[in-house]
Amino acid sequence: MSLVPGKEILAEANRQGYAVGAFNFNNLEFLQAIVTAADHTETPVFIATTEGAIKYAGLDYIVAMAQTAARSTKTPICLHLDHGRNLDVIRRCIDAGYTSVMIDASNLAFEENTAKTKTVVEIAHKKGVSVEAELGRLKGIEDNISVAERDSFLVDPEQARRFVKATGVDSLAPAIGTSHGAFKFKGKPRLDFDRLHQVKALTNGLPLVLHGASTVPRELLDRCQKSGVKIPGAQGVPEEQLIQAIKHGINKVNVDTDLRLAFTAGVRTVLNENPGQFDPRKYLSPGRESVAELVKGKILLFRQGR
Ligand code: PH4
Ligand code: ZN
Repeated sequence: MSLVPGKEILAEANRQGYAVGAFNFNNLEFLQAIVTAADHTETPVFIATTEGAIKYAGLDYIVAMAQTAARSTKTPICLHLDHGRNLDVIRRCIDAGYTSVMIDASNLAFEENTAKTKTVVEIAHKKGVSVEAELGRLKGIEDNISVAERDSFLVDPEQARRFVKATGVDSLAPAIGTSHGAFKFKGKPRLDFDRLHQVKALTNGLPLVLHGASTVPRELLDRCQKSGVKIPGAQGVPEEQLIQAIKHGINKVNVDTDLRLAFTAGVRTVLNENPGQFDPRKYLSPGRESVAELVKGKILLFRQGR
């Protein structure tokens, strides 16, 4: 199959009340693992690259690999630019064959975010490319935080309504208390589901996206620790809270950190057990298998629906 627009995958997920996974890749092994998992579970998936991934792997390599991967399966695959900030990079991705782009202007004032997002929508929609945008900042909700502090970085549902109407975006990532990486919460994990519920209602049921959704599962941390990875205090979003978020209208769940952990555990374990091994195929394969297993589990979890 050819790469499909993100909008098509999200419309179906939204209609049926489930979420699809968006998994980041920077190299061939992660891409193969993600597409294998999508193919085995026969579930559509977003394969996501950030500007950092493009810098690392090269835009032409990414697009060629993604198109080859999509052709290898009947399952719909969307090639997505994650956290696009630079208009020039966004334009290059659209011209090169991406089928979805995120414009992340969430660091700008509301009016500037709206204007920049609108520009991207105009450019992308002309080529049939879907657009995701973000409101609020990705930051964990600390214990004992005041309402004013919480309001200062989480999405404002009324602004979300105005933003969606003014920009014509195809999906929105509202900040509800998650953050990127392996250290998401200092205290108890907490997401603002009321706010999420209001955003879904005020945006007429627009597909919503949850960033920073790695769960940093205990068994994965144990495997990492056993292989020598040192990340004390790592904590992700609990699975039950992800399910809650999907019930409240999330249709795309972004995961990167868990894949990194799974890959690293796979590679380190085989290298530790075989100090004489220096054939990359021998130590990258366990990393790739480890990511494929993890992604399969995520896809099935997100698919459960509300
Ligand atoms: N992302 C992934 C961002 C990766 O610059 P970079 O390539 O390191 O950025 O958008 C997520 O939302 C992933 O969330 P997670 O950290 O909880 O997996
Ligand atoms: Zn993100």
